[in-house]
Amino acid sequence: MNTSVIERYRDRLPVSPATPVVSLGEGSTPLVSAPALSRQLGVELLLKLESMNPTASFKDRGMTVAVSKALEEGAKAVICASTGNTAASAATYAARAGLEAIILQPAGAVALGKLAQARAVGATVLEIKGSFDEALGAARELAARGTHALVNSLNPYRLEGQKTVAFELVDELGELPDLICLPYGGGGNTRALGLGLEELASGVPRIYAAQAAERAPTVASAIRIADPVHRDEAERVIARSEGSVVTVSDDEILEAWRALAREEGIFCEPSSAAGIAALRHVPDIAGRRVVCIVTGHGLKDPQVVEHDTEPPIQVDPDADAIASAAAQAE
Ligand code: AN7
Repeated sequence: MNTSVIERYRDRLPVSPATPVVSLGEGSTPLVSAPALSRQLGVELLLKLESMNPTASFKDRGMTVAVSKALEEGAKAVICASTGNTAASAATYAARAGLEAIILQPAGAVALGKLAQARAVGATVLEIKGSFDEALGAARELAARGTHALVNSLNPYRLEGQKTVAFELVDELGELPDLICLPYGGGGNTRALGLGLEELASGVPRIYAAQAAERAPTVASAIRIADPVHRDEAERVIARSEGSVVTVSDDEILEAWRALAREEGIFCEPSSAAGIAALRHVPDIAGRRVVCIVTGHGLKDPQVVEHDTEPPIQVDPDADAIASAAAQAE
């Protein structure tokens, strides 16, 4: 199997033989069953582990195309505003391409793992004294001056690469599922899914996009976006699919996050569990085949584990002490 999104779907992407392909083997992510949650919900639930991409989030699928095109078009630097995953992906693909990366992130609001990724690969990380939405406004303004290529999902190449997740689902299942659920931050992923489904022209599953009840202060830091830049297009895709936007509370997101980890062994970041939280609100799902897109890996956000699980128990290196501590913990 070819593990570069561009090589695998070249005929459906805006690339030519002259495009320098900047790839780290993105896409071809696992589609795994979720037997415990399937039983609980009365559905056939499959998890598309976009968390298994090179930088551990779904962003790499679009970033490989955006950075390849930036290189082809002669850019020297890329810029993005980000709640963390776009930054990690942009910084990584820029490093691979030999481009400079400027990352704008809301101060104090980015999960530890994502910031570590961007710093490790040598990006210039600027903390904006403001929200994600304000950082994005500034990035757009700077990009308009022509000095930096904007690699937020406003970049059309990002959406083109991102749409390939729909192709992969059909390649793996032989057909589309009945429902797809996913988190809804800025809406780029939902919009790109709509693009992919439109090109497949083999029907449209009901799409359920999960947004945090309180967008700005949610525990799911990846979707801490007050004003979704793709709202109109994303919500058009959802409406056409006969699905809906589902609003979920932080408690529901964390409950779904724990269930994925403890019942299925899938450790994702909180925002990635929002789709499962949404599913609990969706009508007429009995017996349906559902794909939930797990957008980012749990290692991105170790602070949530710190807050939401029991700490390790201190014990002497003694068999009896260990047996007794283990028995108490069970
Ligand atoms: C794990 O990185 O917006 O609805 O700047 O990291 O396409 O915005 C991340 C978003 C879901 C929401 N899950 O997707 C960023 C950023 C994870 C994410 C979303 C994000 P969109």
